[in-house]
Amino acid sequence: MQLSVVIPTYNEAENLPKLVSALFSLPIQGLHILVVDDNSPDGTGQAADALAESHPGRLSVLHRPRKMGLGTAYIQGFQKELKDGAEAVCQMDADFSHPPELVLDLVHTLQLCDLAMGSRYVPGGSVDNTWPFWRKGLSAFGNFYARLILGLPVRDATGGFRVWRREALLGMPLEQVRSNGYAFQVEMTYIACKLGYRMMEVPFYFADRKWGQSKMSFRIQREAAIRVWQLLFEYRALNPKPRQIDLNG
Ligand SMILES: Nc1nc2c(ncn2[C@@H]2O[C@H](COP(=O)(O)OP(=O)(O)OP(=O)(O)O)[C@@H](O)[C@H]2O)c(=O)[nH]1
Ligand SMILES: [Mg+2]
Repeated sequence: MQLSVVIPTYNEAENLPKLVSALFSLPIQGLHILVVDDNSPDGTGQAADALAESHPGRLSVLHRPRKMGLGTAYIQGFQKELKDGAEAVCQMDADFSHPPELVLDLVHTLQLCDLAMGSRYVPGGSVDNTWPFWRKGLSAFGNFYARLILGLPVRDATGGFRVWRREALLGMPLEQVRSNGYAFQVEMTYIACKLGYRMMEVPFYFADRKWGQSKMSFRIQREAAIRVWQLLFEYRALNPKPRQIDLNG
């Protein structure tokens, strides 16, 4: 299975080269990496270009002019990799919160489902034990809230470590997805659920970022909380009929 890993980056110059070498040392033949960098002030874009040179044909970089958000970075990255023929597409953070070796388990799990999800909230999974009480509470509550309102059948709807089947991504109305921050993961999960996709969760330990500044805030969480209600309305008519997207259009 031709696997592409899409990694959005904003100020990840310390993390990216280490993550890339960890991914390329996995026993996955033909693994391709796409870095989507938003003109990071710390030079992540140049670091990514250097990696593309040292791994010709195996790593490419999508440069965007400014910080445009996680959601559009993933959508553009997914569309590019699908166009280039990826059979499975992995999404993951650059900051080692998502353990690279779990990609193997996710790919194996994908044989049984359409979307394999890294999960902090199934038995065996957890979040960083140095997180302060309020951040643990917010994360757990955010998941409970989204699951309750949208009726999601998964425990971790806000996680960003996932592997999609090509056909599953092709069946998503990607051009319609508008959430750009934390709600992006919830929106994708909700659409997948409405389309009747089979989703499976694989437990993992979410470690805090090793390098760089955390961007988590109450404001970001509040935006996501409002967005959940919009999603409920926006996708009310979506049903499990497969649809085709013309990628050349
Ligand atoms: N291209 C792009 N990548 C982004 C943007 N915002 C975040 N990212 C990347 O998306 C991934 C997840 O973002 P994080 O900042 O780690 O989010 P988080 O884990 O919830 O929060 P902290 O790690 O505590 O800051 C990382 O690889 C970031 O570099 C953005 O606007 N554009
Ligand atoms: Mg992070």
